[in-house]
Amino acid sequence: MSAQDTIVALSSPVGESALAIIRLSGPLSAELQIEITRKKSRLTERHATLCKYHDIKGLGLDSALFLSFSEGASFTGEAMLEIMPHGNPLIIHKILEDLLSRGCKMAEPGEFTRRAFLNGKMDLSQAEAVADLIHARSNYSLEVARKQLNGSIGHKMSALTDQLLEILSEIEAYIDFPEEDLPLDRSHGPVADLKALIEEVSSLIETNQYASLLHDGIKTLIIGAPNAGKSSLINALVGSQRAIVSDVPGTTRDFIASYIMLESHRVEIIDTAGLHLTEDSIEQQGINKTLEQAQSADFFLLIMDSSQPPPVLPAAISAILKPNNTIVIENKIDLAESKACPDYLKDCLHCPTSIIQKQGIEEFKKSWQSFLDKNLGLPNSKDAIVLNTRHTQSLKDSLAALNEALQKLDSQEFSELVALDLRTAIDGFSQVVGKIDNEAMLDKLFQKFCIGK
Ligand SMILES: Nc1nc2c(ncn2[C@@H]2O[C@H](COP(=O)(O)OP(=O)(O)OP(=O)(O)O)[C@@H](O)[C@H]2O)c(=O)[nH]1
Ligand SMILES: [Mg+2]
Repeated sequence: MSAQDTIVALSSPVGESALAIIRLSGPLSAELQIEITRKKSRLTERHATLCKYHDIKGLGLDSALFLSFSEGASFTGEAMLEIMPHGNPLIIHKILEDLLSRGCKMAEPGEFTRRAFLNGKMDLSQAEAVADLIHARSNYSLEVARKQLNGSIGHKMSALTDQLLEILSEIEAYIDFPEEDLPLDRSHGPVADLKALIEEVSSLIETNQYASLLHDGIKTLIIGAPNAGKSSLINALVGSQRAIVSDVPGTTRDFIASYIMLESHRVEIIDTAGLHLTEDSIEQQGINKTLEQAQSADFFLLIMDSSQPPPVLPAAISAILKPNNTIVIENKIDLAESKACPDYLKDCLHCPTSIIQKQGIEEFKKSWQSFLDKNLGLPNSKDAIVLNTRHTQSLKDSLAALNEALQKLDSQEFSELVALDLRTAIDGFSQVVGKIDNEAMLDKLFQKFCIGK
């Protein structure tokens, strides 16, 4: 597709709404606004103007607000037009058909943002942040996406590049004038700076571990013996009858997932089949699924029936439960005081509840929030950078090159090869923000976007 094409798309959700937004980007946006509105000249830029939309045959389709942006001063960097008609799908369809008949093309997913990137309006990490911002489901991920859209990753990469260029110039000076001593054993100088840089890059790479928590939510498994109240708990947390509750042990056979917001975190809670020894093959399959889910869970809510002896859990589960990943919920305190729990659970946070009598649930949610804040280890959202897999891959390439360089310097090998390693590392930094020559890679990246963005 040529950059001279004018693309068009509905940027608001499909369906009925008070107003809709249709966006155009490309040279036709400038000409068409005069033809469509029948005004004598172009609309005042960045100024909402109410006009009638005339189709190619001169028929008035709707009254709409028009917003015009000139080339160089728009989201994509091209001339753009935003049309806000009434949100009737029929009107929207007619307007889109009309714009296509006037020479516009339907936009691909993410094509507006792709053009913004290709026209230098934003770096690639900012373009990715646009999608993250739209898909963010928790305050924390929203904050991180906002920072990224404002260029937090780009700024970090330029700072790293500047530091590395400084190190590179000192090392190159030494290569050119080897009679000058390089302060190898001192706490400052290029080698010490390189070590500090390696640490910084390594800790940036580590932030990738939070990426799935941000995008997919914190995966939390509700486990326990049959009849302990696991399904009652998920229903109480979600606020609806998400799972079947009954006094027949073994009611839940398959896992049931729901999402809830716990302060700034998005938590995926999963109800599971009760864990115990059973001859019933269907129930056993459910238990096997719980064991499978446990392998990828971030946290566990172990629910115990206070009127029953503590459950004996399969070794594969009890081995994973730790005070920093498990909360023990002592349920049914309306029936009995909680029985002593196994030693390995003693140091976990314990929360007494009677779900049936709605007791202790709010207290449990509060303790759960502080427990997550303490144990998630998420960086403070104010200055958080969380790298995605693509950024991480590029930084890993940089890190490998930096370690190569350090190894050479450690073994007193000062040559052009060291400089070459450092330049490879700089390449990795620039790939994070967009030095990507590969079209297929860009296609893949922007396919994740919505149409109209
Ligand atoms: N007395 C009392 N009963 C409760 C409480 N919480 C749940 N129950 C009852 O315990 C029974 C089992 O509850 P469920 O939520 O189905 O238990 P479960 O752990 O999902 O059970 P399975 O799916 O069979 O493993 C139901 O009859 C609930 O009404 C409670 O706090 N006190
Ligand atoms: Mg159940």
